[in-house]
Amino acid sequence: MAWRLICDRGQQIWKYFVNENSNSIEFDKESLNSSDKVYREYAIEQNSKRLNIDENQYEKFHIPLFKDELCSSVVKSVLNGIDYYSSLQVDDGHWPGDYGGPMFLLPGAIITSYITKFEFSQEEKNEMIKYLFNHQLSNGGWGTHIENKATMFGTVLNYISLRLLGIPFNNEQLQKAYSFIQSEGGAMYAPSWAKFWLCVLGVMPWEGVNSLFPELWLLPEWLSVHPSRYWCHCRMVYLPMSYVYAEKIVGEITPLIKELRNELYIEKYHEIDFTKHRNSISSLDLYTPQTYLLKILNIFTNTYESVYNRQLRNKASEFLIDYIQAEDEHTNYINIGPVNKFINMLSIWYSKGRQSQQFQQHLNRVKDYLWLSEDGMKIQGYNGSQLWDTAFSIQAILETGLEHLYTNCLNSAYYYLEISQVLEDVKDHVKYYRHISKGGWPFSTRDHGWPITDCTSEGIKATLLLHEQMSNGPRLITSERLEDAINFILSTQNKDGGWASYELQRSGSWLEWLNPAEVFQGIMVDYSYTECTSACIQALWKFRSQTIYSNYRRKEIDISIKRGIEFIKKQQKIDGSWYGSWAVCFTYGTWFAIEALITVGESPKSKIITKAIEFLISKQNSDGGWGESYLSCVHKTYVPHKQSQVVNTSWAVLTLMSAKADSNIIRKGIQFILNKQSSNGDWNQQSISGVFNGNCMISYTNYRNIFPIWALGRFIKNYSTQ
Ligand code: LAN
Repeated sequence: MAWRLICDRGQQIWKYFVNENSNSIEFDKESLNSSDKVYREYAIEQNSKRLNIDENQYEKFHIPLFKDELCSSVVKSVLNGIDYYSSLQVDDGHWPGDYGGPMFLLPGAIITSYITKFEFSQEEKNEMIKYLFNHQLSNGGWGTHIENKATMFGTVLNYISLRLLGIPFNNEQLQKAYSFIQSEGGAMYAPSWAKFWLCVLGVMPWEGVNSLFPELWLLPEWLSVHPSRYWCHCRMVYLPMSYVYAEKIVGEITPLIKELRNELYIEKYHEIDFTKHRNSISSLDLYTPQTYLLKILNIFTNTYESVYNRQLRNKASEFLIDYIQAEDEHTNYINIGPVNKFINMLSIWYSKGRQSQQFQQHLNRVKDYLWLSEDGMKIQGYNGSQLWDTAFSIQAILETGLEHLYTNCLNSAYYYLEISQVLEDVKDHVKYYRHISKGGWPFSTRDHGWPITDCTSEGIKATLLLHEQMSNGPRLITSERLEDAINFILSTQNKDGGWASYELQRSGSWLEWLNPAEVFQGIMVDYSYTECTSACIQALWKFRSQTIYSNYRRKEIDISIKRGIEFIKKQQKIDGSWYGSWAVCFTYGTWFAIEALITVGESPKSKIITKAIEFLISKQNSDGGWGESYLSCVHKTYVPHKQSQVVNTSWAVLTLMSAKADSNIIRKGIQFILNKQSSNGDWNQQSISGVFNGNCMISYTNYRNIFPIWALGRFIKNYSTQ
């Protein structure tokens, strides 16, 4: 009996097959992060694409031979690295991988399944239970993400999840979680996003949360507080949350729900004054405290909730459910992320019924979010990172100059670029506050369909590089489609010269004062980011340097690049570094910034680059590597990791090579990457490397292969003649 991953145009579905050899693998709890062994071990076993070229065949295969010992070890290592990594690629051309990390997503799926009575299979449930117990900490709690210390957000939601999955109250492990919740004062100290789920489940009355003021959506759109101006993730989460709140949806009060009411609090459930605890939150969770402005607004909206007009409320509900359905259709029921996926599903269950076609469509896309690794089954942070990983993988392999050895792999990856680019705007995009989509690339799949600025840019870069370096390869992505992608990039540049993630910045940063989610930062507005800006500049630059495109919107492109560079320069910190918003952390941000500056011809000797290089050099460890803790992201200041990390080291070395820094330092970094490689060509999974909203970490499993290969490739390219 075994689990197999079935992929179709990027969609990843884990299926359980009876009569196959078992692939259950022990999880090493100490490591916290899974190594993605379930997928990787059988992929390698069944799909090995090893070339296994040894040194005396180099000439035949047009592989350079170097006298320099390090260079020749690098060639060996990179061949081994790509041999291994290319075996993980699936037929549609993408690289699957574990995109877990957050610990507040699986509970949304389990609670929705409990209320709407859709069942996960017994095998899936077993793996979910395994996952939850594997990530329980020694004090009985769970963190907000897998490397986090215990929080009430993680603990309350995952405790409930285990109970709903059938684990009895007197289970020894659960008792520890129970004691943890009790010792922290009970579930009313969980943050608002947890309280939302408690209310839906019927283990907290709706009076326990601040009003979500559904009528807000009916206010004029020109108001800066109108939800159409929020960052799309915030907008699409508060959309169904507002609907569920407007309708005060509560699941069936079963005997188990009554038991939970007794377990989650210190006082007797019916004696608790929940209205007093709307703003209660444990100090373990507090990251972005409510502002005074928000507290005052809450008083108004909470009062309004006791006197609201039913007709107006109905109008709000109608508006919301219509918008929810539009998002469902635009994304083929995948939805923008795993949070709104399950709240949308719940809303559709309530308004259209369990038998409705819409609910069935939702059910069909639940598995897109499930991922299985040796730590168990989880809900991922997105429906995968397919396009993102593929675009990077292409660039990494091409940088080695060994593309002639990996033509099948690269052609197949190119095919994935082709089948994931978004070709049309969504229906009624203006009505539903959607930016244009045509030409953009999403992070995951075309079915998901939300285009992203930097994913589009990486898509453009990868396509152009393939067209350049694989002259006999296929040409599936036409000039017109590349021009559409450029149109998308040009249309998303902000007034400050930078690029945000999905859309134009639609409101000022003051909107953050109204951020109701105490555990996240920067969720209200889509700001300009160094990483997104750098990727867009690089794509525009690459595009305009091709002779066939050199006249296409040339003037606008030139101005756009200039403004982008100005933005990046302004983001540099006093110590010479750049903050990275989407991965850990200053090594990541600095890599993007320098890559953009060097691309447009900034001199490596300029003050700005010299300072950045000094910063990086000052952080190199004695083993030659770099290591940054995820706390860098949280505290917004460099926090070293206990151990050097291969991924951080790769970013640092890539940056140093771009900036032509001291080659001794680079060689030490490269040596570190070589030392860390396993004999099969893989690198061990180390600490978690992705992040969002300052405070939640997310796994990018393929980074441990992509970035070392990229760094080694650049080393061969730049230093082989020395
Ligand atoms: C992602 C994943 C991709 C990521 C990059 C493209 C890498 C980045 O450069 C820009 C931002 C983006 C698109 C991004 C934003 C935040 C996301 C969508 C995520 C980290 C994946 C999950 C996360 C989402 C917000 C999780 C749900 C939580 C909420 C607070 C709504």
